[in-house]
Amino acid sequence: MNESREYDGRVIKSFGKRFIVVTPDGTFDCEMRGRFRIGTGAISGPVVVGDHVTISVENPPYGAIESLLPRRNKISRPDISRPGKEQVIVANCDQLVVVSSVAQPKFKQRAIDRFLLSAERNEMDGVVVINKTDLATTGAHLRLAEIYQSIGYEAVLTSAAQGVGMDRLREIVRFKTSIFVGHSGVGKSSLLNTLQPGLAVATGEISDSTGRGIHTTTAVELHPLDFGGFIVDTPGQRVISMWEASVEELPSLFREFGPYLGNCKFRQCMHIGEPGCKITEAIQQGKIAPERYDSYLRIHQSLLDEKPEW
Ligand SMILES: Nc1nc2c(ncn2[C@@H]2O[C@H](COP(=O)(O)OP(=O)(O)O)[C@@H](O)[C@H]2O)c(=O)[nH]1
Ligand SMILES: [Mg+2]
Ligand SMILES: [Zn+2]
Repeated sequence: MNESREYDGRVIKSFGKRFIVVTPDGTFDCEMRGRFRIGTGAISGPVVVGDHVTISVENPPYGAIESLLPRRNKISRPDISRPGKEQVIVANCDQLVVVSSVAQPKFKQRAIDRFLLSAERNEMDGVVVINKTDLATTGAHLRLAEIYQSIGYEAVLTSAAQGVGMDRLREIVRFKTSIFVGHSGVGKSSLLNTLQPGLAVATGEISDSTGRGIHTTTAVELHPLDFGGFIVDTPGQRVISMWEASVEELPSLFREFGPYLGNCKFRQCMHIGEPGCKITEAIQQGKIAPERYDSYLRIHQSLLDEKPEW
């Protein structure tokens, strides 16, 4: 009889009923034990990419998923084939790395803020990367970085072209599971390839000239980093862009509004200029950046118009 060994691992890829699991002792091709498919209720597919699992291995490289560890968070979308149910796309993502550029294309702060709302909503940390600092002619990007740092987001200035800020970025993604997002042309592929040669190709990033990527399916994959950590494949960008925040929850997604919420004169204050608004007061006192409030107002309006502008 073969001896069975147990490993802790992470699901990095799935094909139907098969799961590729990486462990400190190698990569295994695993099936689920039958009991996991029983009584799974509202979720379709109890094990998803990103899950931490324990596996047993009798005949390497084949194994079986024995248990599923609790998920810290998940990114899901409505399940097309089962109305009203959610489909979990990927679990346990630590951070959303929002890439923008100083010029070509010039940064659009509202785009950064929208991506950060997705991070907040999916319980991920937001990281702001401002790339192409070699093209800077003013100090506007420095002010931008300061704004995000003051709110509590990690913000890093990079030049993929000149190798500036790459050590810092490497530290930020190391041992974490990160999703890179940002508009086409800002330098995502360049940054990924600088972090690890070939990474942009592996994630399908290279053909992202349309901003849509080559993927026709929404299969998500985790790409291991040689120095520790994972990069989530780019379909995540479209998945997470489908956030549907309500006007009511919008204020709570702006981190720096937190301390002031609930104290406005009107209980139903939307913070759009009502008298006695504590958010307005905080802006006047220099405690909330007017640039962020401007984003708030515009996003608030676009939600009312039901025209999220991506
Ligand atoms: N000047 C400058 N150009 C850059 C930098 N990073 C990327 N680029 C260039 O910007 C263009 C778009 O980069 P790419 O990585 O394909 O962007 P992506 O669409 O976000 O993946 C390419 O021509 C890159 O060579 C940078 O730090 N400085
Ligand atoms: Mg690209
Ligand atoms: Zn208010």
